[in-house]
Amino acid sequence: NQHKSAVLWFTGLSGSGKSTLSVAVEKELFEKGLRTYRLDGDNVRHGLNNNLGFSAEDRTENIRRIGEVSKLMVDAGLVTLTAFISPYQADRQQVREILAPDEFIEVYVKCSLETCEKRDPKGLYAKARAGEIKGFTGIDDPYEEPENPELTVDTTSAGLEESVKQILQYLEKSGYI
Ligand code: GGZ
Repeated sequence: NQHKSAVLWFTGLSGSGKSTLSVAVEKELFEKGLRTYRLDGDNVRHGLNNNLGFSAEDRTENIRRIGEVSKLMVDAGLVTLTAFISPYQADRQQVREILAPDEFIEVYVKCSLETCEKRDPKGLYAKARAGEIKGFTGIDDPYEEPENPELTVDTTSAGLEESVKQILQYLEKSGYI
């Protein structure tokens, strides 16, 4: 199975569907025989980055480390999928720059704040609105939209299957798989 290794960098608000999408895309890639690895809050913020919080400085450091780990994984030949809010354009740009041009695929998981807030799977938006969480992305902390993402999937309107298909089509068209 010949494939180009790269990072699929999912970015978007909390509740936009980054994790769900990355799991579903990874499953498809795995079934095609590709070697993959997925990085998300569960395996990174609880381990490697357990000394980081959600200040601007800590988010930047979170993304920097994830970028460096992704680079190692790409060097090891893996299709790496990352699911972090990564709210700052400059931080995402820095990750893009440590990778080769065809190794960084920015996937903007676009979803209105209204929809994310309605989903609120962990009740975090409600807590942020109540002032129990300070500096929550989209409420009282910024999210800088990607300016030139390789892909935008709009999860307000598209279903999971449709979004997965869109990503796989991009990977095929661009010669990754
Ligand atoms: C945003 C927060 C915050 C604040 C805790 N702001 O829905 P979730 O729970 O699972 O996704 C969010 C996750 C964000 O972590 P990331 O590592 O992706 O963030 S970043 O890229 O900005 O470094 C949310 C939870 O952590 N969470 N506090 N204040 N999300």
